[in-house]
Amino acid sequence: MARKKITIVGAGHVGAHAALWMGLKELGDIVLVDIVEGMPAGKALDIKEASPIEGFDSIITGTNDYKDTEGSDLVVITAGLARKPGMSRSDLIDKNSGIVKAVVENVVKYSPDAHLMVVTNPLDVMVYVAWKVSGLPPHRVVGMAGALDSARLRAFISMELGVSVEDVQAMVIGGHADEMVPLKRYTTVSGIPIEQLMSEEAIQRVMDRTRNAGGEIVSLLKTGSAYYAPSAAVAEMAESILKDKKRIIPCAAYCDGKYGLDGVFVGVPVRLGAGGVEEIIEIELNEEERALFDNSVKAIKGLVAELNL
Ligand code: TXD
Repeated sequence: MARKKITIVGAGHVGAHAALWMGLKELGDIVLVDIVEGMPAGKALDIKEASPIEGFDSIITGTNDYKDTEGSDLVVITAGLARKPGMSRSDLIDKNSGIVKAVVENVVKYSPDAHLMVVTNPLDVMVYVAWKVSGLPPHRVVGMAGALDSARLRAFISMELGVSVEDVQAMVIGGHADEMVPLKRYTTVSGIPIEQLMSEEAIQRVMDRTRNAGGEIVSLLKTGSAYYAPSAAVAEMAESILKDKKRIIPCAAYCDGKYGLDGVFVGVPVRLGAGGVEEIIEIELNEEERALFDNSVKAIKGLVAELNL
């Protein structure tokens, strides 16, 4: 079977680490693209030189030329500016929408059959921009956020309870912003509802920490934002698409009718496979959860309305 071809645009912190995780998983051959001259080629070479040690055979190259991305199966877009301390995700909107638009125009030209995965912030808005500019059907455009936010919640619960991260399942829906909605009713440890293991106060504490997890890392790092967990989450979603694993992962997906919405990208549980977003799973939300979700959707719509594409 021919190897899959993966393009990652933006060879910065998230992009380069995503290439490393994907290499380790042997998901395919990887092309790193950036506007900075030489840098993507340098990082690609560095990862290639790690491959004999870890034993993966992906061909990894870096380039400034979109021609080299031709025929990609999956294109991950991390190009843009990262949040700086004190800067909100919304502050990024103008700069990053221009970047994402330019990137999408280039990648679609060379890879009209690719799946697009958007990572650039503000995520729920940028994935909308990518979809709009690409002209692709919505099931081939997806945003990465819920995979990361859920992983963060899972990490915090495992730290709180002293149990394996492997046994913790969690679901965070809504936008990738302060209004994200961690769902405690859909959070379990080996199938045990979290409410049987943690006090309400402790649950609220880990859910609050999850909402602020991006900011917590930004303020510790001083420059740049999180990249190890974000890039791992990218690779997790890429694996589900490229290996047709059909995992159920919260992703920013186009909801038109689903959840009663009228054409908005927002984090919801998705079955991810070779068909991209193969299904949006409508879970039952109680009144409080629904109100929080609606509030998050409202915030996204407010940002999307500011766009002039
Ligand atoms: O959950 C999530 N979705 C996120 C999102 C989690 C973590 C990071 N998140 C966002 O991803 C973050 O707020 C940024 O918007 C992106 C990328 O974050 P990263 O930490 O990787 O930023 P870097 O290291 O600054 O890398 C960005 C790269 C950098 O090398 C630039 O030169 C490049 O993007 N860049 C471009 N490449 C190609 N084409 C254009 N036009 C371009 N502009 C910048």
